[in-house]
Amino acid sequence: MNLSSNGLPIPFTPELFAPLRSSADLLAPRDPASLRERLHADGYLYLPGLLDRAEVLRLRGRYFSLFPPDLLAPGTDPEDGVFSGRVPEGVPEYGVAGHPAYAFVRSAPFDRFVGDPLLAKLAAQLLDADVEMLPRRILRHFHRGTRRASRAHVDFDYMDQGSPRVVTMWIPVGDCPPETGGLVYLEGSHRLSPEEYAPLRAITDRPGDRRQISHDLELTARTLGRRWRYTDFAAGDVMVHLPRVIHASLDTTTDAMRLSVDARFVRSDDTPDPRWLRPWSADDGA
Ligand SMILES: O=C(O)CCC(=O)C(=O)O
Repeated sequence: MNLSSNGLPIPFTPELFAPLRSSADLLAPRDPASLRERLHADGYLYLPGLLDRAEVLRLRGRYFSLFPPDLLAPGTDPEDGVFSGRVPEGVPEYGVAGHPAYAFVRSAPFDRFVGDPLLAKLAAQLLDADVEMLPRRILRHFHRGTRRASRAHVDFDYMDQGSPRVVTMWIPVGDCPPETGGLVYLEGSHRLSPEEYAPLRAITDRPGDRRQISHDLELTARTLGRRWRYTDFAAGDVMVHLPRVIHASLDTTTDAMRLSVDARFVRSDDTPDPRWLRPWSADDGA
């Protein structure tokens, strides 16, 4: 595989990459104590096939149907989300008012999808309490050619004005192998203290933003002596992760576009970060 993140190549070698551990075995029958134990041991839970694949693909189709048709390769179905190679003229900047992603995260079909009681039940089992989903739910859409991806970071650096008892659910809305821009997790990194990775923040392609750890995934892995855990995500899979695990995403280099949702849950009796109490917009600064 030829992989890169934010335009920087990262060799796909056993030194730098290893597969994610699946926790499908803990789902049937559901074993909340073992799921919690696994989440805290690994920093993440990879739950293949948790959601109905057809429903996930329907959501994908609904989103891509909101664009002028020339976003999609001729003769392809919106559910496939195949990029034509051209962003139609007149589409506002990504995720701001007027862009389809902005309206989509405020729509009833999106609400129904993320409001699936199955997700809230899982979050309640993992946090061992009644839970609330934070209203700031992010839709991420990447297509080939942009060389843009999520830099290595921990979620807590973006939500440190509230309780640290948070679980994030990352849901690929469509198949998402590494080359389509899959998420990768630095193994065991939820156990690192922030001081251990602080030096990496000095080498950055975004000097104005101190929250990210690094855009350089190879340097991050080598400096911290840990591999990136990856998988071939399919529509229906769900990832859950802790707020202190280092993760990032790879560049989208396939014709299939990358679409995903991330949603976060906190305990109902905890104080959430106030920046996460409004629907997401790409220019909300949070
Ligand atoms: O989807 C991405 O690229 C990043 C998602 C993420 O960082 C998260 O879900 O916490």
